[in-house]
Amino acid sequence: MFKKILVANRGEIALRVMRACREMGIHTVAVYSDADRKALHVRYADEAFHVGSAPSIESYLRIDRILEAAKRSGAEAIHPGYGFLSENAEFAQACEAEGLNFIGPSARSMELMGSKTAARQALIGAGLPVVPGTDHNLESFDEVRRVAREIGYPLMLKAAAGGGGKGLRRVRNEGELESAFRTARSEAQNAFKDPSIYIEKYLERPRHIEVQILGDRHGHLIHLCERECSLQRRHQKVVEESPSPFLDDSLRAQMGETAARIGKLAGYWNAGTVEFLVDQDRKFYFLEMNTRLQVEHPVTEAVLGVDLVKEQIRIAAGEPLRWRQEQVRQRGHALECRIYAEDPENNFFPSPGLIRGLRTPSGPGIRDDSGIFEGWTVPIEYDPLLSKLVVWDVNRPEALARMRRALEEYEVSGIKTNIPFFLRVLEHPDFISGNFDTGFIDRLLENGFALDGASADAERVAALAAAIAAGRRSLHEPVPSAPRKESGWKAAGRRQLMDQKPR
Ligand code: MV4
Repeated sequence: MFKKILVANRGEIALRVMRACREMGIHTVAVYSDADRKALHVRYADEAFHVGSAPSIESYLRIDRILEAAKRSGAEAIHPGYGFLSENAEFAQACEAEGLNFIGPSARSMELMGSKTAARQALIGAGLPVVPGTDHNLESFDEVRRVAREIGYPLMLKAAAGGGGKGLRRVRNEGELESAFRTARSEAQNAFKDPSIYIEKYLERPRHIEVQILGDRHGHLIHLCERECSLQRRHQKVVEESPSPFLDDSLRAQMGETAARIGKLAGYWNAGTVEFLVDQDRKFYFLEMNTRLQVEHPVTEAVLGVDLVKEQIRIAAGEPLRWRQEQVRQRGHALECRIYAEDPENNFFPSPGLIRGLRTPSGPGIRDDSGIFEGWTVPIEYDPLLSKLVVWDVNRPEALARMRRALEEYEVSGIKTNIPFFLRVLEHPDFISGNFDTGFIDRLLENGFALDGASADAERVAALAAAIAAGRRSLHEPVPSAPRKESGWKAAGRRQLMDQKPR
């Protein structure tokens, strides 16, 4: 086993990886930028190397400086976390060239899955389900128009080098096609230095469900069931859960088997994720594969009782998988809320800055993966993720109640967070019943769900007025509950004071 690992990342994920290392008796090396001199991951590590100024292009993305830090520290392996260099095949290759173990898949698997058209070709060749569309890049507009007629409208133009929400264009009819094609090409060129575009049939209101896979370096690969990730805002995941309320055992088994076949096809080792879109007819299609540990991995850890980071490290060190497929079974229900420094009353505008007060939830079934502390200034240069709040309970309704309780216990002052937004989403009947798709959050917000303080007050007044106007019949019925503004802590404290008053 490795004696020392360098973690080429920051924030909560750097801590997450270092915690696994510490439990395994592995020394840890941090890297940090100017903005992170006082960061928790730097304090937590056994040693730390400064790698540049605040912009990530000058620090966390500097392959040369990170390799230099690794060599100077004597680390044997590098964990890339997610984001930054985690899906950079050149970095994986550079590590191996320097005799450093890259805790991730082979550069070859990364390259195959990095090209969306190469991945689609490989899957189509193996008879695996992809969204109907082209398997090659489209060069001329004449070809695009011909192929579009074959596939039919509406359709999606996607960047071959893309992924996530970048380089996407929905086209409703042939009239929109030419300008959409030109814009998509130039966007792809700017974002990925590769203008290649391909076409997919547009799926209406799909779900986004992904399957965790885990493979070792000896050709063994299993799937670790699904995560439901349909709750997204502008292609950013907001809430994830497992099991998916949409899947039954049969569909779950089919998607799991398909994901494992895709992993094997890619000669994959390490933890990885196969993303699917599932349409309203319950048909599922490969979307893309993420060749890294994902932000939402704790959801899988909670329902499976596995430590994915430790498994990644063991796999990288050449150990065989410790699990067989038959041993994999979800137990209970897990949910994750991504807590961001952003202002839900102001279009989720980033709200970095000084954290003046912090009190995190605890108690049964709660996990808070964070990289923040009281007195820390959330830098403006990076993703403003503060924490991932993960709860587990025996079933979905109880897990939802536990998440509400945890969010109410969460107190952050000095900066704005999206916690109040989660409390409202968790009250929504369609979320509670599991009736949602990838467009759910964006549709809610278009319809004025994220009200600012003033209109939220107005809405409560209107609700009260309506209850009163509804007449005598409802006087003794509960008035529609207003969203709770203050935390449960404060309300409880106040009640106590009042109880102590002499009567
Ligand atoms: C689609 C789609 C419908 N049909 N492809 C958006 C992110 C990127 N990874 C793929 N995305 C989509 N691709 C076809 N053929 C709808 C989306 C999509 C989406 C997918 C997953 C999660 C959230 C989404 C929100 C809007 C659109």
